[in-house]
Amino acid sequence: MDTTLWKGGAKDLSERTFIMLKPETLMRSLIGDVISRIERKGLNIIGLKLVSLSREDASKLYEMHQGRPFYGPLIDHVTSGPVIVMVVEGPNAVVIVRGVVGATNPLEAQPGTIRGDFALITRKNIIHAADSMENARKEMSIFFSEDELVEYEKPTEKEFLL
Ligand code: FUP
Repeated sequence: MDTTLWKGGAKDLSERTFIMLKPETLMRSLIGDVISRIERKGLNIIGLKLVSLSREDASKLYEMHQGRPFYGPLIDHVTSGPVIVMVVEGPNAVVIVRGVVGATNPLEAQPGTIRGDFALITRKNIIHAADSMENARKEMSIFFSEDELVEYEKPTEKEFLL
């Protein structure tokens, strides 16, 4: 049997992206639901921490938005309580995670996406996910060193997912 047809061809299993669950996710007891969406998609979580985000790290994370009207309130919000930072790995991880997350504005986020299902307003839209491989690398390095990331392969991965 030509398994490449349903496997979708060779894929890079090692693409990584950076995710942060914002304070409202923990405060609303949604951490499990949100992480579950990432797991169920088939991505591997290779780094995970619960942290209090410092203003310094928040300003590095949202550097590209400095000067925008929403920047100050955004920094105040993401530093207002604990966040969960994660690195996840899998084929096309950056684009795949952005799809699972949904549009920035919950008014535009489709049902079935994390923001479409759990968020009402843009500032409190549950989750941050890197929008490019370059930003993913930059953002994960704010919170993780390489030796904190744990590579592994799930036994079923090759057989049932790819
Ligand atoms: P995203 O990559 O989808 O998180 O979206 P952006 O990088 O455009 O925005 C980063 C964060 O800024 C959003 F998650 C929420 C906040 N934001 C606002 O509060 N108001 C806006 O008009 C746009 C973004």
